[in-house]
Amino acid sequence: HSFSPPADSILRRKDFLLGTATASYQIEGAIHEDGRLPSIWDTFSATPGKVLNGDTGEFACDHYHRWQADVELLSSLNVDGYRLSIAWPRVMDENGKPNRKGIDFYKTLLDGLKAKGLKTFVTLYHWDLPQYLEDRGGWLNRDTAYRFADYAELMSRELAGKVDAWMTLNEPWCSAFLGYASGHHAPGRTNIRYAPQAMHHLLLGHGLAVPILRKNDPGSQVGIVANVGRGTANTDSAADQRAAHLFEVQHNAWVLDPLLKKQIPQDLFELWPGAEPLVLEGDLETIGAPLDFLGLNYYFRTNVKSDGAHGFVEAPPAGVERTQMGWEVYPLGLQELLIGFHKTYPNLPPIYITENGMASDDQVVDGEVIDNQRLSFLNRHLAAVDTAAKAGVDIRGYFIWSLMDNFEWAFGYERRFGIVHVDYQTQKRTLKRSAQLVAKFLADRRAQS
Ligand code: GBH
Repeated sequence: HSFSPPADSILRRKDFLLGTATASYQIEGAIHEDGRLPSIWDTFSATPGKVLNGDTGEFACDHYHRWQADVELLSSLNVDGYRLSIAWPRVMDENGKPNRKGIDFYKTLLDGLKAKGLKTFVTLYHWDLPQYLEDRGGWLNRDTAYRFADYAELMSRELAGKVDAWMTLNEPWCSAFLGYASGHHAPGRTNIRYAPQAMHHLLLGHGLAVPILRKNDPGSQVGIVANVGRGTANTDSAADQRAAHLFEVQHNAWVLDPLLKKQIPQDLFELWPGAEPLVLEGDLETIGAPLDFLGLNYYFRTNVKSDGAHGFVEAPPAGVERTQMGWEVYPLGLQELLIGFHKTYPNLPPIYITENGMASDDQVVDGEVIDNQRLSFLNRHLAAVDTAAKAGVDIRGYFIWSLMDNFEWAFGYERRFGIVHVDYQTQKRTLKRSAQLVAKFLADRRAQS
């Protein structure tokens, strides 16, 4: 196993950004320090039965205290960029008052990254909503969109010049659907009618934030991150084809159509009859603000069949390669989605793959972690990116999820997505073989004239 993209691969170009990604709640820990207020994930993970093994983000990777060493670690990997997120409850209280200590943490961190020559990609909202906002209705309350805009205003004023690319939201699909309909994520609410309302307010918050970020930090790029899923049909039957289409409407078009077409896909209401997104006049214009880039997170495909009515059910294929999450390894899906979006959305902005990667439970043996499945996974998905680029899709970079093993939401610490292994007892970081080979590739790429 190696990490060696073909000679003509887009990856060999120095201007193709290769980076790693993390998120605040998944790595920081220090949830009671320096005035950080509770988030919905503190509440959710403290609720018995919500997170595997009762894990919480209380300590996580202790990145809040170890950020300097982690910046050194990133630098040793020779990556071009790093995607991180800001914890909203660290930087702003319920009256909109800034928390200096929280803001200073991100200022020094970003300065540290810039000092190493890293491009900084900063997500404002990677799911850790302040609990005080959930107590007022969370994303079901339209006011939360305006509070998000205030937060974007504060951050872009304070951090202007330190951020290469802003991302408003990470995966609004997950916030809306897993948070408010299935309840698998915080705040754990379970009514399908909530999902379109939460989504609308999330996207409205995004749309309000875009011009603010541009005005306050004119040197940066402004975008958003959507998770995308490939839905394939179990058979050629019209009903199964329709089911696969509806899967992709629910996962992709639900987010991308408002952003890129200023429309809510009407097929959604076939799945959720009577759903009301609570759209006011002008909202779709706000949401459809032009983007400098679009971040896409891709993990796997879902094979589906008709449920016999107006929906889809999963039809998991047998005998396929899967990861520690049970997710099918399906690089073709990434290629197909990228090429498909390029056709569907004539105004598709430049793309960054802001997350892709896999969980595996490889352990440290004699100081080494041999994660060959991950290397193979990365190679194949990067080949899919390369194919899409050659088919005309404007793709600027790719971030491996994740820099290091971390709090994998409802799955706690048992699922390990890092290219760096974390021993949670000692907080020792060990480069897995994938990290070593990526670092080597990037060092060679840099050395080339
Ligand atoms: C990303 O989300 C997150 O951004 C990141 O924080 C996380 O650690 C990482 O991926 C790994 O999980 O319709 O029920 O089959 C996860 C993306 C998108 C994966 C939706 C599951 C299908 C849910 N998720 N997807 S379902």
